[in-house]
Amino acid sequence: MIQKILIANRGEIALRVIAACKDLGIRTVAIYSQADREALHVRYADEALCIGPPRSAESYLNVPAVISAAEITDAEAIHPGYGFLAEDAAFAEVCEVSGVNFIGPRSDVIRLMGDKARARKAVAAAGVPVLPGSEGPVETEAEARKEAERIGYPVIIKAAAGGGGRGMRIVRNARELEQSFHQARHEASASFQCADVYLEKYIQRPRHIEFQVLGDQHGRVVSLGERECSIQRRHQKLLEEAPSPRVDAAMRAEIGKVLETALSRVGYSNAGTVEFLMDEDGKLYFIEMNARIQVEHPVTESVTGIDLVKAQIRIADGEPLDAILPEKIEIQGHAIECRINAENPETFAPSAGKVTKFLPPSGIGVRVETAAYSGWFVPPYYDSLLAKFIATGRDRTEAITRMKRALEMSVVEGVHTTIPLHSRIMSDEDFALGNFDTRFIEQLQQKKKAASTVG
Ligand code: MV4
Repeated sequence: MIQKILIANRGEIALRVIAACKDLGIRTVAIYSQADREALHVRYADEALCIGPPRSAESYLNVPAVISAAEITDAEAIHPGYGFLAEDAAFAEVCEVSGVNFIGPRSDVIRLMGDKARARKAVAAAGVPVLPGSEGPVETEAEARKEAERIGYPVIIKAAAGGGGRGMRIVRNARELEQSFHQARHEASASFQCADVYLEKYIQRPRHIEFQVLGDQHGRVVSLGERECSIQRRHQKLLEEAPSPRVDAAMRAEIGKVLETALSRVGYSNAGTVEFLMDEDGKLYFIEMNARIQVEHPVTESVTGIDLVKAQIRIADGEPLDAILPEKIEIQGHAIECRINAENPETFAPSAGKVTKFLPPSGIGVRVETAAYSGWFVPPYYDSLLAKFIATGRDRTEAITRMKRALEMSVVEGVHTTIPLHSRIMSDEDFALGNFDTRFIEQLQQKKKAASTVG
C-alpha cells in the first residue's frame, strides 16, 4: 500500500490530489518554488520542500530536484498532476528506474502517445475511427504531395511531436503545399527537436469532443464517456461539459467499446483522455491522446460519481478496475465547468498581481476547485487558472441556471478574470441550444462588437 505521495505540481490540481490522498488516508509531500511560499498546497500537505527558483525550468520541471525530494521524504509515489512533468516520458522512466511509483501510464506508453503519428497508427490498427491521412510521418515533399492528392484538399500538416494546436499548417490546394510542408517541418524541428510531420484531411468547423478512460495494470480499460470541449480560444479551453449535447447513448457506447479494445491492446494504464473531432455530419474521428488527468476531469466525476484522482492512485497501487468502479458506468445529469483565468480582458494576457478580495460561489449543485484566497499574490511565472466553477444539474438547462447563479455570486477583485466572458456565454442563445463549434468564442466577440457599433 502507498503510504506517502509527493505531488509534483502546484495550484488547484495540487490541492485536488491532496484531497484524494486525505480521503485514502495517504500522507502528502508538497514541493514548491520560491514564488509559491504562500501557496495553499504548501500549507495543506503534511510536508513541504522548496525545490528551487520561481522559473518552472528550475523548480517544477527540475527532474533531479523532484526525484531527490521524493527520496529525502520517503515518498513511494509521485503524482504529476497536469502540465509540468505529467507527460514527460523521460521523467516517468527516471521514476521507474529509481523505484518511485509514477502515477500515470508506463513511460513507453507515454512516449507512444507523445508521437501523434505513431499514436494515430496504433489506435487505427485497433479499429478506432481516424480521418483519412498518412499512415505515419511523411519524409519528403513529393510524398506529402502524393498523400495530399490521395486524401483530397484541404489537408492539415501536423507535427508528430506537437499537440494542443502547436505546429499545424492548413493546406487548401496543391499550390500551397511546397511552402507549408517545409515551414511545418522547420517549425516542428525548432519547437520539438523533431521534424516529423504527418497529414490529415482538414475538418472545417469541428466540434472538439474527448473521451475519459481509465486502465488498470491488469489489461482492463474502461471508458467513462465524453466531454464537450469546443468552447475555447487560441487552443485554450474555456468551458467544458459532460455529456456532449451531440453524443447519444449509442455513439457513446460504440466509441467507448472500440477505445477499450484499442487501449487495452497498447497496454494503457491509469487515467487518459482521447481527443476526437466531430465533423458536420456528426461523425467522430480520433486526433490524439493525452496521457494524464486533465483540467476538466471534474465534469466527468460529476456525471459518473467516480473520483478520478482516487482511481488514479488505486490503479498505481495495483488495484484492478473491478475493485474501483461500479459494475455499470452510468451517465447521470449534466455538468459544466467554467475556467476562471486571471487575465487581461483586452489582450487575454495573464494578469498577475494581488487578489485583494476572493469570495468563491457555493450552494447546491456548485463545486469550486481553486488554490486562490483573499490576499494571495498571483505569480507571473505559471498558467493563469485561478479557479474552476463546476455546476451540476438534472439536465443541461439546470446546470446552466446554476452556473449563471455561481458566476453572479462570486467576487474577485485585484485581477481581471474571465467571469464576465462566462456570463455572456451562459446567456447566449446558440450556447443554450447546443449549437456551437470551435469558432464559438470568435463569433461571440464579433456579436459583441456588432452590438456596440450599431448602438
Ligand atoms: C484538426 C483540425 C481540423 N482538421 N485536425 C487543434 C488542436 C489539436 N489538438 C488539433 N487541432 C485541430 N486539428 C484536422 N484534421 C482543427 C483543429 C483545431 C481545433 C481542434 C480542437 C479544438 C480547437 C481547435 C481550434 C482550431 C483548430
